[in-house]
Amino acid sequence: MIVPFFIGYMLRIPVYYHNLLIISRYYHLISRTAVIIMLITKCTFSTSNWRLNRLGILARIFARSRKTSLTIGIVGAPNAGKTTLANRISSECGNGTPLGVVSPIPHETRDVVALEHCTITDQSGSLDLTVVDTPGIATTVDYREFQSHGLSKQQSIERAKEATRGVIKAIQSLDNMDAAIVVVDSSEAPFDQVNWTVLGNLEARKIPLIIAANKSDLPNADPVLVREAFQTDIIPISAKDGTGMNELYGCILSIASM
Ligand SMILES: Nc1nc2c(ncn2[C@@H]2O[C@H](COP(=O)(O)OP(=O)(O)OP(=O)(O)O)[C@@H](O)[C@H]2O)c(=O)[nH]1
Ligand SMILES: [Mg+2]
Repeated sequence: MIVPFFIGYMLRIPVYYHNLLIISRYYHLISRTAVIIMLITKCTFSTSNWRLNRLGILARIFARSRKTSLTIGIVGAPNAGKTTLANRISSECGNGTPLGVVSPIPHETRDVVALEHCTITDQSGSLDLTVVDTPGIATTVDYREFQSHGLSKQQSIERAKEATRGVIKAIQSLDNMDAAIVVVDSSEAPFDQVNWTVLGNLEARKIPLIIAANKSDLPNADPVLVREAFQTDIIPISAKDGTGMNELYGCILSIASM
């Protein structure tokens, strides 16, 4: 871009026209880059007021570049409360259509289900969210587990097959996500191989993630242990009663600003 600009200037010929086209095409990029460089290098401005305002102006430039839409996947182990959370987001920010059935039997969700046009709003504007509920990710699926929930042997074997396919679908769906909420059941020990598998997969794909320590309403919930296990910020929530949802929405908006 610089080279034709320079040649145009040296020759003073119709390359000017070409340069004008470049400038109009890249106007936003050029002006924004110029302002950012000017602010960072202090340029010719040096009054203290200007210096004080610099950070605010930079913040506004970046705030304006927040994404207007985002696809966020809800991922985690079976029974962590992913569908409960997806349904809550739909009822609070979308058209209220449930994304799926909530059940104490693991692997209830065996397909990836998306709901478009959920809206989260703050003072900077609104974010158009596509929420994706995914099947629970497991390292093993044992049909006998379903028998203990009252399913017949044949039903259990069938469900185990579908659940295994669901795990693969859940991992494949990560490729289509801009960000993810990893739902962890904070009433159970977080040192679970599945959680590490999920986090490892997201980190390998460089997908920004939020860890939601769910079921904080339960007396044995221990979100602090979840924080210690993952050595990172987590958001305690209860998808069931809505605790912590505003913090979760704030985090999603922050990711959209990155
Ligand atoms: N107390 C409490 N129970 C919850 C909460 N969220 C979910 N549950 C319960 O946990 C169980 C599993 O919830 P689901 O939303 O179906 O979990 P899931 O992660 O979608 O499970 P799979 O689809 O099997 O992967 C259900 O009995 C829910 O009622 C919560 O915040 N608090
Ligand atoms: Mg589910």
